[in-house]
Amino acid sequence: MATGLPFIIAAVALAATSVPARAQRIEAESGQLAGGARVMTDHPGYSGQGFVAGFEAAGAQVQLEVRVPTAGTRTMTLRYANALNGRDQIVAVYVNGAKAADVVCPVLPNWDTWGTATVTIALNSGANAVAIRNDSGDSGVINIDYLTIQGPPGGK
Ligand SMILES: [Ca+2]
Repeated sequence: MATGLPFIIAAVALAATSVPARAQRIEAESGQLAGGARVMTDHPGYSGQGFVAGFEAAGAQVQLEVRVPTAGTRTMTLRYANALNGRDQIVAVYVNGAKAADVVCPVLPNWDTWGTATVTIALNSGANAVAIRNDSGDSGVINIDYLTIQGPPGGK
């Protein structure tokens, strides 16, 4: 009886062909908007159907559903534009209703230039509500094109 051998070969083949975990992209304009945030298309270079602007007021936010198959910390990258008064802007990240991080979005040459800012957040297995918000005290005035979340999407 050599029934164990095919199983071992199959396991080795699976390990050899596994690829690095991909990232999921979530367009900001697909999210729930509040506090004056709105979808705009007046600057080129965005992905999808546009980007979210209108973060001038404290409380302005976009909330997105992020699904992951397993709980844990993930790298989240924010694609943004910021050309306001030559200053870096800071926005807050909320995960499932609790503040998770501040994200610094360095100033860029103009509003047609897109940059990325990265933060690490902890996510639950399944659906998570991730909000980018101009909190009271934040500078926060950016345009947001999309988020990427490290690793495969999924979860129920
Ligand atoms: Ca977009």
